[in-house]
Amino acid sequence: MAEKNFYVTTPIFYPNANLHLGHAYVTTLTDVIARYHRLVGDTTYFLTGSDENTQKILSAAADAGVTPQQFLDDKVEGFENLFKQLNISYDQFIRTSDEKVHWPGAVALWKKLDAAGDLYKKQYEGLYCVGHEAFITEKDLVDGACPDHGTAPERIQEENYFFKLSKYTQTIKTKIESGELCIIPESRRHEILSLLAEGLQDVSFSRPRTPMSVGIPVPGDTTQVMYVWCDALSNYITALGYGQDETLYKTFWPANVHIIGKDILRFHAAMWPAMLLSAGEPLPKSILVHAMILSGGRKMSKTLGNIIDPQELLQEYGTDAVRYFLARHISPFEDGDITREHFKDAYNADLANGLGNLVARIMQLAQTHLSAPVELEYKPFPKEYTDAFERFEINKAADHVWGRIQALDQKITEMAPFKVVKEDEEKGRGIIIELVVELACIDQMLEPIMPQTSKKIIDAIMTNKKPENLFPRKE
Ligand code: ME8
Repeated sequence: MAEKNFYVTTPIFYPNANLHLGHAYVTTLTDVIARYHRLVGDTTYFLTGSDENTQKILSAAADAGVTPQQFLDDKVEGFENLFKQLNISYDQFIRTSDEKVHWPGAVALWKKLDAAGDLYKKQYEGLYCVGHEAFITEKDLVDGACPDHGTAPERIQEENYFFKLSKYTQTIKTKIESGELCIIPESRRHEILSLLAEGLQDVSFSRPRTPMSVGIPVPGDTTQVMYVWCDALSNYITALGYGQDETLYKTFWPANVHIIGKDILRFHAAMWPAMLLSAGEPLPKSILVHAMILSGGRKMSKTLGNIIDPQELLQEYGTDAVRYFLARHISPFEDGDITREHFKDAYNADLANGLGNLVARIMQLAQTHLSAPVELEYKPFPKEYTDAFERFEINKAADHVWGRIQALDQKITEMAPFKVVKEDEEKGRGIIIELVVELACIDQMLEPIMPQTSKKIIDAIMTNKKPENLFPRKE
């Protein structure tokens, strides 16, 4: 199996509110991929974090009656708690308000863009949507408001630094077409290619600095702060010490994959590559663009009140059941609804009756009829499983595992070891050993998706004891 360096990232999340199931989804997806790569021997670096230099914080903190810093610290603690409960194995959590870790690299990158002649000052007027942290156009509005955030944009007239995004349209297009920058899935690759075919416009890259503004000061110009997306995107390299101690940067950049939702595709597949090209740095190898989880047919949003809180599911079902559901039952590439009923049905069918029952059946037989734990031999992963991971299709990898679970259940029924062992003890034991060996193979493949469960199963095999009921049925 391939052994290499593997660098994978999630988006960095806005700490203006608690994380919902959509955020839990992208983080779990990334975690499963990171764990798989560690398992096959790759030196893996997994980055996540929070996008803190955003105007949204100011109003959210004011509403909560606390200082912006208190508000941020509180929310970020909530993020870290959630990630702990989801058993997310990140190597680094970057906060873009961190003046030591993040700011020097963001400033170094800005200076590179400036040195390349790609930043210029311009008087600008436009409609700014704080929800998007981006300018939007008149034609995007519905009844005068941004349809995604339900708020009217601010009309802004100011002098900003502009970044020559237009200059890089053709180069980015060529790199995406050639697969040098791989956009997954195909539908998102088409989407970004059609945007590039229309040509990119230069983009405002700074905002005037006011007593109330947040953000990294533009080097050499105390009147401006960096535009939040320019600052946020650079986290992928500042986290690795870009512009400071570049040891990690030299080891892990370019990223193997940035994992993002389709809502932020153009920032990652157009703006970010352009910034890197301007700075003369290599582009990430791929961008994996997942779809949205809907709730009641609509995008989850605080204003609609249809948010599913991952804490609720974690409390009721536990870490691995939530990880399992997100990994297998959410299609990575198509928007899909999630309901609590669907969650419960999947839990009962696949975990209580499926995996849990299988482990109990086999380990009961092993404990009763074998005098010592079965000796295991290392077996390489099947191609169907590794191919699914190479394509980042973790739901297909999980389908493969559950196919094996079903087949093994079938095998017990067909071979009836519980009967055979009474008639021919040796033969019966032979079958039970075969079942345990296959259970151990399945278990190894479960590790990236359900690490705690996988550990419980291997411990049961190694001690030849039936474990506690792994997934009690929910009525
Ligand atoms: O956009 N279904 O942060 P954010 C699935 N700070 N995934 C969802 C989702 C849903 N309903 N809603 C959100 C930002 N997500 C910027 C990113 S990166 C340099 C800066 C996930 O807090 C999805 O991955 O709004 C989406 O791209 C991300 O959360 C946006 O999180």
